Amino acid sequence: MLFNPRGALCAVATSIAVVLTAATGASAAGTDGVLIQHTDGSITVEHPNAQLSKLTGFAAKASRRKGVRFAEPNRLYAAASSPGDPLFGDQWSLADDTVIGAGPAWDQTTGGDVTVAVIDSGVDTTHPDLAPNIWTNPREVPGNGVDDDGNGYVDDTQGWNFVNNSPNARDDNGHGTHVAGIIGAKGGNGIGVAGVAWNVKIMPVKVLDATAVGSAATLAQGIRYAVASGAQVINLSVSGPGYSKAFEDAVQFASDNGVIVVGAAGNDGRSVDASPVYPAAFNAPLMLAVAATAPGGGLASISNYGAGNVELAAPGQDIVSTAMGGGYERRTGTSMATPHVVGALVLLAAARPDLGPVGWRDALLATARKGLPVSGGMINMSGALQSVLGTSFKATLKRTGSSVKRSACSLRRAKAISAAIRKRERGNLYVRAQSSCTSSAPTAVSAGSR
Ligand SMILES: [Ca+2]
Ligand SMILES: [Ca+2]
Ligand SMILES: [Ca+2]
Repeated sequence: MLFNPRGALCAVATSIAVVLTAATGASAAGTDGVLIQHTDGSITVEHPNAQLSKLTGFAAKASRRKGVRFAEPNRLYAAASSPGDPLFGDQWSLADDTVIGAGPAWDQTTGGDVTVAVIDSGVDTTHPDLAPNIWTNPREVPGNGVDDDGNGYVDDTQGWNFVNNSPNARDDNGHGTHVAGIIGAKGGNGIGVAGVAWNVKIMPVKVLDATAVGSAATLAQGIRYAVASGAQVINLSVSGPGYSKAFEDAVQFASDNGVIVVGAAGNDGRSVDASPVYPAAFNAPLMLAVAATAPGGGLASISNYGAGNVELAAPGQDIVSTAMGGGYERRTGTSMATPHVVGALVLLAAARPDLGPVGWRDALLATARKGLPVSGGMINMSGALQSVLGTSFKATLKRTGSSVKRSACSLRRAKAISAAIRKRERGNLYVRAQSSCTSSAPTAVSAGSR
């Protein structure tokens, strides 16, 4: 039985069983039965779930059978949740698990069929690291000059351009392409960077012109378009000091329709509570404003803040992401922090679609790390996912009968705990661990040994 820990752990009510080696070897790798290599080249597995102590005997017996080339304990290998994209090492906000918990979060999910609107300067939809994750409007026939879905926009197959009222929402500035890559550059594809979500549907909505400036009119239209088109989360990496009722009404409309709007806190280095900027200072229930942090965890010097209006913080300084024309570049700003939060929401939505926007929002707020001048704190993706997946881990040692129960929402963590138990118990026999993600409340999963 081969398995993918990410897939297995995320599926509802799916469980995995890992039989951990009790041998003296340093490796914590598990086994699952006996692998038999036949002389005809085929491979079969026998004795699944057998105790390790019996596997060697089973293997020796099987290897003496006719037509068997050899037999051995069937070792298990866990996927390491590093995407391996060539520039991943430069992505400090994701490559270091202590920043927002990206690695452990990816053990649970790398995203899925969640639609996010990037309301910005457009998106380079042909960028090889973005193209696989671009949303398409399933009800619109491209290029036929007809508004097939009757939404008022002709041929809007990949979003809409509200700057010049055309279906071409390609980026002519670079800001939106960079934001899109932070949310959802394709991870693990051997190209460039990984997004916070490796898999997502990005809806390009162009409201900022080639100088990355937009008006309340285009912003309001863009938000309403995104809501009507099925976006679940909106990324608004924009900020300005002027109040607009049309803009506020559009954000409220999104919130009323269950669409989370994540907006930049602004790059003025001051308190939004004292000097309001928008959308950060709007008060719709599903509006989240995001401050930017620097490497090391402190607030970026450019970032606005304010516990009255800013809910979350996320990495926003020296962020490497996609650039127009297929390249990559480094940018700094609350514009870069905002899409980190959006990506985190994508993972939550993919892991627990049933929770809905309030559940996803609350999971992020409840698990954020305090200590920054915002009402919530620094996003903690692994903590947020663990809080909604509610996995528990339990191991019982056969000989001592001692029971050890620990919370663990990743195979990596479960194996580390099991290895620690095994070391403490001098490897005396057999630890069976089960892990599953089944409910919102952490639930003890039956486990044990014989
Ligand atoms: Ca249309
Ligand atoms: Ca059409
Ligand atoms: Ca990539």
